[in-house]
Amino acid sequence: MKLHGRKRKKKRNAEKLHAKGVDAFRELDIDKDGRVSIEEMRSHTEFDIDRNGEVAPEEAKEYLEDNEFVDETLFMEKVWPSIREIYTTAKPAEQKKGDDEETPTPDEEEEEETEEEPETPPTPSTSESKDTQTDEEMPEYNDETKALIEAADEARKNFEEVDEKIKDFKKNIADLENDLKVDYGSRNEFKKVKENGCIEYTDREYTYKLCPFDKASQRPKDGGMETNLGYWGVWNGPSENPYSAMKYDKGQNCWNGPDRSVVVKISCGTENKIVSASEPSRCEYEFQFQTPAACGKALSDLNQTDPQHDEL
Ligand code: MAN
Repeated sequence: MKLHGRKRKKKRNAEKLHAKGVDAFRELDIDKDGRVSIEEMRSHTEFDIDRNGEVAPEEAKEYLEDNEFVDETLFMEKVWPSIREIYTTAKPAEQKKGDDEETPTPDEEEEEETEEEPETPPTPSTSESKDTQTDEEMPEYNDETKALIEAADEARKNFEEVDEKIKDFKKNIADLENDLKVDYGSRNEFKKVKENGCIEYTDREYTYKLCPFDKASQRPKDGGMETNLGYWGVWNGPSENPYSAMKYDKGQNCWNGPDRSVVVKISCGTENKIVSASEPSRCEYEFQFQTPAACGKALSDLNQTDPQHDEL
């Protein structure tokens, strides 16, 4: 009888978990088009794998199992199983008991059972009949089992902590390796531009953001989704001055058009600043960017001015 009760409970828990998945899908499908897209996934910070404060499209895509978007069936099949333990609903927490409680693990969910269970049919009176009435209670494990469960929990916790640290180390190593591959200018002068972080520029319609050597994006000035305009690609200046322009490419695809891209034209200025942003051709953008990093070159050029023009 006890077994039957547990089976039923398992089934109900599975149903509850499924319903939570369906709720999560509906919540993530912000534009209600029946699909969850990369952009929609990005609104949930729990998908920020590298914990840098924002969910990169690649991170969202990883959770979408490499799809640009998933419908409900695919979501339930492939995505929900891997996010259900980290997913936090934006809705007032109906399932949560306290505000400070973490996302329940499936195990804890079993304990959350509150629903009334129909009475278990009476059994012939045996010494087990007491058990039958306490169908809903967790089984009483013996001390040895309890100790084993505790040890397993502890081991799992330790493993997760170490695993997290390994992931952080791997990420750092990958970042450093990538950094070594980047050409920061003939005197490494653009390294500082990267270190100074992202720069924004707002025009009448959009706020443009440039994260040097990483990516460029655009979002409507009055709020809304960010559009990826491209990832760091190559130096794009003429052969005599390659460091006078950068190209960011492979951004979000333009409907019936190319993948978005940006050419960043660089000139000398007292601070890192985008002074204009335009879209000369649909989904092909151009930023004018000023930076002290571009000044040294100009000065050294001046020093090497052709003697014939000295009088100028
Ligand atoms: C969005 C923006 C524009 C772009 C159009 C193309 O509105 O990214 O800059 O021209 O899409 O459809």
